[in-house]
Amino acid sequence: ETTPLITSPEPTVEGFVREYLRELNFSQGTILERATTNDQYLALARTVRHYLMSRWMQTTVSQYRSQAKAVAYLSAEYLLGRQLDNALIATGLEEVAAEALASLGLDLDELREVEVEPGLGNGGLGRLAACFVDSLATMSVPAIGYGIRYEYGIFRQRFDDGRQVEEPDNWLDNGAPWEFAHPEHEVAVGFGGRTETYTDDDGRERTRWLPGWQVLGVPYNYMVPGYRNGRVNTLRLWSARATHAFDLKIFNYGDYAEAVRSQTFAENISKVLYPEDSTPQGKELRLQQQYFFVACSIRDFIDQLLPPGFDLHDLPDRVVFQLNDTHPVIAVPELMRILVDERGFEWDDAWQVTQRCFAYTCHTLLPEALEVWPVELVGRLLPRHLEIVYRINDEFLAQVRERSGGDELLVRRMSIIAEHPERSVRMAYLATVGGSKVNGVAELHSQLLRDKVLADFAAFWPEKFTNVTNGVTPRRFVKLANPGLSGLITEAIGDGWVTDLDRLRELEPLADDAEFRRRFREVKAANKDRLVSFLAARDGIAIDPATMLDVMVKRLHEYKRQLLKLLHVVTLYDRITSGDLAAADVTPRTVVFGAKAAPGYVMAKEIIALINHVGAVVNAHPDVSRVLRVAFPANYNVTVAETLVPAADLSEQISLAGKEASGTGNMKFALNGALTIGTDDGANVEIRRLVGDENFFLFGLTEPEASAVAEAGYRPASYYEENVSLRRALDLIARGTFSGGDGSVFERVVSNLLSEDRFMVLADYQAYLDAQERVERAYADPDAWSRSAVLNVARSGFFSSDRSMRDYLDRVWHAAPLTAG
Ligand code: 26Y
Repeated sequence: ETTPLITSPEPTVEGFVREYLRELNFSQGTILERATTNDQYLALARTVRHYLMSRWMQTTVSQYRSQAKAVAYLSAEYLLGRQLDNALIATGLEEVAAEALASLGLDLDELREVEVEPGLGNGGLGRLAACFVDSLATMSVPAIGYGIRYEYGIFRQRFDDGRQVEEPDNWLDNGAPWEFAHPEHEVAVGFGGRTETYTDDDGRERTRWLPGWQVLGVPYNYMVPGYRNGRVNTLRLWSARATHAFDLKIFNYGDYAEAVRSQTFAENISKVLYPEDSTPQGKELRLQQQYFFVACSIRDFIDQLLPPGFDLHDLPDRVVFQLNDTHPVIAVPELMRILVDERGFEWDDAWQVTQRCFAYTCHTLLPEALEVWPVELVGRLLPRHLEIVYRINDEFLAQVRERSGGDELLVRRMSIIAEHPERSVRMAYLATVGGSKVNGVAELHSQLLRDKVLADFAAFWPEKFTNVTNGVTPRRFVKLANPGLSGLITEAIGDGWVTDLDRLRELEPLADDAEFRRRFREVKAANKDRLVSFLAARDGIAIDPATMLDVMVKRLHEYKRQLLKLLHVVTLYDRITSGDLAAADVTPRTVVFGAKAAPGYVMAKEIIALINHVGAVVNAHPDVSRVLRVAFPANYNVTVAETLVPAADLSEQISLAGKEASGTGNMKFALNGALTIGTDDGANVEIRRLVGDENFFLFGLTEPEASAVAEAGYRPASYYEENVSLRRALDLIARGTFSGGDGSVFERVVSNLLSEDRFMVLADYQAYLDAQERVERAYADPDAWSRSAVLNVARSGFFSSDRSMRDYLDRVWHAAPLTAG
């Protein structure tokens, strides 16, 4: 039995006002007349929070009682975006809140702007996790997200002379109204030390781990509201604290100040999100973060979410731990350790349970992005886990040997332990061996995983491999980000689409309705106006809403090929300034870039500087700037995306085929009625198939073609030699046109393109220019363009993350959503 729940405040204007003033007085300790904007925001956040509270408690209690099989999503990143807007959407309180605040002389829109978004992720993978927990709650799936409460999220980006400068993201500084700390549920996590064998009371040989030091994990809970379905799931993020024992031991040495100082050693574990997202550096602290959150999470699930005395042999009936990339894969030996060392399981029984409890999602195709940890490091930090990994590997390789008739080459290829260049643990292999399913994140990606990256494993266990194409939440990325389009859609087909995005299909006939297209264009224009004000206020950037808005926003990576977009810009500049092209013949466009570079990724940072320098020259040129402008707002994040995506006409998805696992930005743009110019890569393949060839601008090498070119020996300089406009564009950069006449400034970028060009920018240059000409011709006919745009919206319902969740439930988790909240 539990205590009766406090009822929610009245969902009326009067009820909201009362609750708001109470919060302002009792929690903020201030009065309306003296409250700062931040006070006002915090009181508002807490007020909205109160409307979710009883549903949250209800969800938690009924989940515990029913013990229905749950999904535990393990992710080192959650790129959540602002919480207030989402909570208002989920509760349907937006109008009530706006009116209530207005009656007090306050402006809801002004207060929304106060919130600093929790940027606890790098990019696609972290945002995907946030979309997934949203969908799971909305679909009433019993689920919990586990991760790390970084004190500093993804760095804030600023430009100094066009070059990226990183600043700390102190997102917690002004108060954190959305989190609930539970120090009473702290969990101890061991590190280091040694293992020993002993004989237990039953005379069995057993092993135990004697850690050398410990830290505590303190859980912070966040509400994950379902969309108007009365369910509120939990996201539980762990924060590291020094142990009490740790304090005492050092304090007893008598050096108080030093003892306090050294506490920060343990607390460093959750201090900061690593900003690299493709080349893991074997940083010890990163492995500490990974083990820390995973150990806390498994312990928490077993101790807090299962009934006392639960028989862990039945664990696979109660939970599936989904591994978001390799970052949480140390969970596999951790569960084995708990079962074998702590619970006295036989190895084989433990292994059966473990394999059935885990499933692994891979998010990459770049070999350098696959995590490996040096055996030396794992052995020092997690000696028992290393022993367990070795045994898992021994038994697995014995199986490989047996089934392959002793193919030692195969055995070496499939070993979880790599021998070169240094002995290390291949985390993707450990995940593949340790779980029941492996999935890629788009059809092409899953196919390439089977054919290339994990080919030996796919041959060994064909049924283990599956695909789940990514998705995005229509709540945040349509309903919240694009109220204009949402209103138009709802007026036409009702509001069921918000939780059943396939219903957008019903818009298809309206693509042929001139009045609907006109209204669609009106919405797009209003979204552009909104973007204009946003960029003017935030960055002092002036853009012309009457131009085509051509947008490329994503992390900066050579494989994503921001340089290809930039070469197009430089070529337009060249053609206009040289008189080859009359400005009057150019479709006026604004090219918007948004991208952060990993702080240690030198080439990516050079590319950012080059974009900014080209932008400055283009924007300052009297003739060119009349038809072409470049805008590169600093610090692209979820909040910027919410204003930018709905305004876009053209979505740039131009990675080299076979390199982008899926992409999710591509889905957001299509759903908001932008047309895509893109390669045959990642989820672009599926977008094009669904929206139709005539509503998508395809260009470039296919994956098999790119592989064949690489195989045959790619020579980028030959494209430079043979293509005049390419040569002219590169020469302009090389001669210092965009760097005050100093050609040496961007020498690295140019010479890399000419000599190596790993991602075949030069090979795809001409095809890209040709595709851009097709774009211009299409854009010249606004009616035909908006018809295509409407069809993009109508046919993109598949890309809802609700559908992704259904696919995971069917193909991976074998769990059904609850019918009632
Ligand atoms: C190991 C560490 C360096 C690391 C940290 C973050 C490695 C990778 C990452 C993040 C990867 C990522 O964001 N991948 C993207 O995942 C998206 C969601 O599946 C895909 O849409 C996108 O194609 C892929 O690049």
